[in-house]
Amino acid sequence: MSELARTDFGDDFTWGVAHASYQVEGAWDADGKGPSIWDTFTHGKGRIRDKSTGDVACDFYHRYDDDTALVRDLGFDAQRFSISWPRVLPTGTGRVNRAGLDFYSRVVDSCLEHGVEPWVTLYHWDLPEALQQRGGWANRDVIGWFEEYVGVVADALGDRVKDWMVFNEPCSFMVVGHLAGVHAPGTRSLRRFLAGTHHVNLCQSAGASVLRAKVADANVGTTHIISPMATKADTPKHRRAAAALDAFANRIFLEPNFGLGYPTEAAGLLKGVERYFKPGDDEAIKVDWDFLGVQYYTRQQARPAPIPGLHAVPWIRHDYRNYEITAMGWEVQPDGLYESLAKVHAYDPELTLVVTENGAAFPDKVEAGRVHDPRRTAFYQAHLAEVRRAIADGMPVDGYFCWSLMDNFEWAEGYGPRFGLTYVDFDTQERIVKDSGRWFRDFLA
Ligand code: GCO
Repeated sequence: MSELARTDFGDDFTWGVAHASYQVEGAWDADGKGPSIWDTFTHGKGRIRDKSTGDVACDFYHRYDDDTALVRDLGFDAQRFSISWPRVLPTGTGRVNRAGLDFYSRVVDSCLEHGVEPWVTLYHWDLPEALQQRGGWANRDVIGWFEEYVGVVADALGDRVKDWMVFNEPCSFMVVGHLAGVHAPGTRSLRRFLAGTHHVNLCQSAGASVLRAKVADANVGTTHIISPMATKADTPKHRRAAAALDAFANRIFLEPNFGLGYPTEAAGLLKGVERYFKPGDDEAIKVDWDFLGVQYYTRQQARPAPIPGLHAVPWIRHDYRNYEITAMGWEVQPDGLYESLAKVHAYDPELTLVVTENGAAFPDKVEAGRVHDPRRTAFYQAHLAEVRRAIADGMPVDGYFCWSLMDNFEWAEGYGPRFGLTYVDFDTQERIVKDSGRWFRDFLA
């Protein structure tokens, strides 16, 4: 691999870092915020590996200005963060919590003061608990609830925020949260999974329309985790398993919005989604994205399984092959990022792509005030080389966001796996820039 230079990626390329409300903010019940399904889930028993919660997390709620200064100090152009729906609408609809909305307004102002572009995700998994009580994503009324929420946020921030992502990784909260029950809301229900998936896909277009109606010059996208599927053996049975898994994990979340319908032919279980279709949905579900966010961590290995799809879950270990393994148990396979970009590119060669997440957890230690994480630096270099290759091959990739600015609450894994370019001491909230963060600072300078 020839040495990487920032200029290889072009002048208009956006370099950013990403994080999400529940994973960093803390202040779980401050200033009128309502509970989210993640508050309920972490406060319940036995769900999180280290029994932790996001009650305090990185305390971004109080430290956002210093953290945003750090984004600039590391040389990044953009900070991707998400809005907590119940901070803005404590019971999901109806009464707006001004204090919650003002918090996000301050974060946006802080970004602009530090010369950092705010990239906003509207939904990164923290549904208001009050809406879960009313059926959550499985209730078709969620489309109206979501439109109301998006409207409130767009009215408050749309004068300053231009870059929007409607969802973060529907596959993760649908497959892992609703089908496997490993994430909030912790249900194991094919019915909720299928109904919820269709409603989320409709909310993609409903949310995009609200943004376009309210925000002048909005750059509207969404994000998907893309998992290329490897097979254990090259037999028809294994190839069918890979095709079914691809349908479950990738295609059902991408294709309806492109106007291609659901890939029911690849996985019979998906046929159940048709029950939730209403006349007009075929048209209503289409979205003309300004960009699509591709998030990549590793390939999955498909095996013939009773419920195809369950092996799509990164939290379920696969059979290890001859690859380096991260602290999440995920294999390091940089060329899978190229493959993921190419997969989305094939749907629409004109569509702008942004890598909205990529990164890795490794066991980090503080030694004499420094964190030496050469494996993370090598991980980023190898993946960036794949982005460069995609651009050289003509794919319109316009940006790259590291997951994450700092170590944070890694969902069901708690605070064990550290994904940050910055180390967080969760007792003192001290931030220490890791060597990988220093590498980015030099690279971006
Ligand atoms: C996701 C989420 C992040 C995770 C990250 C590491 O991609 O799953 O957007 O919230 O923390 O991916 O697992």
